[in-house]
Amino acid sequence: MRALVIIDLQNDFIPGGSLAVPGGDEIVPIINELQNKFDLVIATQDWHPSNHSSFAENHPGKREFEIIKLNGIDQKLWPVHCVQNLKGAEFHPDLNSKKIEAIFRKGTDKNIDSYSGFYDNAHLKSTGLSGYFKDKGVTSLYFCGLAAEYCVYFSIIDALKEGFKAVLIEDATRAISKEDFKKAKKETLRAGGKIKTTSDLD
Ligand code: VGL
Ligand code: ZN
Repeated sequence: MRALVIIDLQNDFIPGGSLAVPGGDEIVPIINELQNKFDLVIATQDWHPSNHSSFAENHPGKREFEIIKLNGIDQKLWPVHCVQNLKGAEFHPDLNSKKIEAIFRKGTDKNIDSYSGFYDNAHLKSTGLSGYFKDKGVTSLYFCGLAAEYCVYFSIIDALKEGFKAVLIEDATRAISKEDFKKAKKETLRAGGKIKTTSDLD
């Protein structure tokens, strides 16, 4: 059985939001259409407390997009985004959420960032997403959403590590950096993932 995973389709990642991904709005109608091809659809939501350690403003003297060491691992510092219960953390208003059976939230621990929908960046804490799919007999996961080279990419890598087949739906994602997305696609293929477009899917 297969499932569609919609990653972080939230206002702050859409043009006009605080961490806008270029063209992020263009994928909303594509993802709405895509959902009709799946019996199971779930979504993830980046869901940070306002004192989250991935926010540059919580590190006086540091700049946005600078990389620091946080508890021993590299952390890129982001503009404040997806703060719990604020507008920026809500799904894009045009996203059809009727078929979304479950929402997995991540990034809730102030001390560690969480790009993947499965684990935090240090792989210390699971969101339960892997067990959820295994319990339902899901074997193949199809990924779309934002941002292509961060949360979508790291979710795919974790999905493969957890033993799922993983497919990136390339026309249903957008990247912050085209260069970094190129690298992420190469890595995705190297790790055993596949890359398709919506028109390849039946
Ligand atoms: C994301 C940066 C910070 C994402 C989340 O959803 O790709 N990127 N937090
Ligand atoms: Zn975040």
